[in-house]
Amino acid sequence: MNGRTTRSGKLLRILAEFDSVLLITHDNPDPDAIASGWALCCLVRSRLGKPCRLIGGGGLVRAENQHMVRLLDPPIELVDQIEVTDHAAAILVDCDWSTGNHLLSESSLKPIGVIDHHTLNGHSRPRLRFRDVRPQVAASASITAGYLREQGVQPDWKLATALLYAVRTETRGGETRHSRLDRQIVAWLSEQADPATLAEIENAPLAADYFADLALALQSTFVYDEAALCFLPQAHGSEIIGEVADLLIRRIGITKVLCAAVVDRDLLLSVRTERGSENAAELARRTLKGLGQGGGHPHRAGGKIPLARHACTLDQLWDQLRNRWLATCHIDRQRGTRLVPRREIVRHL
Ligand SMILES: [Mn+2]
Repeated sequence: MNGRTTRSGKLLRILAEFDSVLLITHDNPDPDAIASGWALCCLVRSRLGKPCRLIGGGGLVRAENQHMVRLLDPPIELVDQIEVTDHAAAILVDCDWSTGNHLLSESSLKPIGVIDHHTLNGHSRPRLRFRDVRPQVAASASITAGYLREQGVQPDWKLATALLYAVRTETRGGETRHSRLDRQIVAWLSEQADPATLAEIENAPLAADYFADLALALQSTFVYDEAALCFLPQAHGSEIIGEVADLLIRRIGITKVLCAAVVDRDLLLSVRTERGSENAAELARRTLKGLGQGGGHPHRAGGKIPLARHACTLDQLWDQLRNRWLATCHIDRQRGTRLVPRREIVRHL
């Protein structure tokens, strides 16, 4: 099982040539990025005995992610930039080089490998010594847990719980499909993982600000036929964008959602599509063409518009985004209806 024919065997053979390993996740690492990097650290340390660091830019944005880190203590380090170390192998985890949402985009260091499960619509795929990108797999965690299984390395309960939580977070909204590998890995990890800790993470304590963001988001959502559009005039944290999008796609009759908010100097957005509906990553890319970058999965995608690059006002940018979103969704209607008109809620009481 651990011979040269497996992907994990090939990865270990390449990494053996280096003094140390540097794993880089996408910015604002999510559970999948954290758990996948942790599994790779565990693999490198146990099979090669080499030093390994797991780093990412930005912060931990969701309450659940912060709670996960508090309870499981993964070896993730949040840094502003990479210090280039001699003869270290850099591997991107849960993101690809050309997507630009990671520390290497601002660094002279080149990765030798990529381990990911995102689709790369419209982005180039540079040739690297190691490339394991499987968009059909629900989570990078399934790919990296698969390496541990191939190599006969047993994760401890904390790592197994983190990996299992990662698969759960990647299978939300319309993105509920599990590949054969995902199913096998979920069964394998369940023997080691702690269900009580998993439940505790999923019920993480939420700050009062979160509810303010949520209430404002629901009141700021408009429906145009099958498409919903939510522009949050303000947000305490960026997590609300994806969470509201995950919630809105569950509304009966809505098949496409775009949710956006200004956070710091960027306009961040999330796109969701219902299962069997259009490709979310493609809708994000078409809506953002020339304005910013977007990508992700068939039913869950995201994007970013750096505001500094645009001379227009926020209102103008928002108008442009709305027009593009409606055109991309082939919707002629120009006026939306509120998701929750206050008058109607009160009337039904
Ligand atoms: Mn992922």
